[in-house]
Amino acid sequence: MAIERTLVIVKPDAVAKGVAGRIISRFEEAGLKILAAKMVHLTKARAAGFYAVHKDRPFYESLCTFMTQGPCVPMVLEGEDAIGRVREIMGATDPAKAAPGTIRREYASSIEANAVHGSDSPESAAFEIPYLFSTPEIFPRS
Ligand code: IDP
Ligand code: MG
Repeated sequence: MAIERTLVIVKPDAVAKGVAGRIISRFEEAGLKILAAKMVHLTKARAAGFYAVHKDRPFYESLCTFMTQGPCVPMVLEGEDAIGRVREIMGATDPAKAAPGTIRREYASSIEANAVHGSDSPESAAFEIPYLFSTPEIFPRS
C-alpha cells in the first residue's frame, strides 16, 4: 500500500451529458484528493499523443476523434492505492461488462464513449500526469 497519484479524465461524453460533477463526487466520496483539475478541449495531436500506446489498435483514430469532440476535465487524484482504486470505481472499459455501481456502468454510452479515463499503472500515471499538467498546476495537499 502506498500513496499514489493518478490521472483521471472526465471524457467529453460525460461533460456533454452534464454528469461531470457526479463523476468527480464518486472519487471524492472514496476519499481521493483532487490535486489538480481543469477543463480542456484537446486537439487531435494532443489526444493522439496521450493515447500513443494504442496507435496500432483498430479503434485509435476513432478514439482520438471522440476525445476531441468537446471539452473534457482532466484531474490529478491522490490517495492510498489511487491507481487501482480509481480503476475499480470506473469499472470495465465496456460498460456492458462493468460491475453495477461503477461509473462506467452508470454513465458510459458505449465501449468508446465510456465517460472516464484512469491511468492503468504507475508507469502510465508518470507519463500522463505531466502530459496534461505542469508542476504549478498541481497542488499538493496533506
Ligand atoms: P481503459 O480506458 O479501460 O484503460 P483501454 O483499453 O486503455 O481502456 O482503451 C482506451 C480507450 O479506448 C477506452 O477507454 C475507450 O474509450 C477506447 N476503446 C477501448 N477499446 C475500444 C474498442 O474496442 N472500440 C472502441 N473504443 C475502444
Ligand atoms: Mg487504458
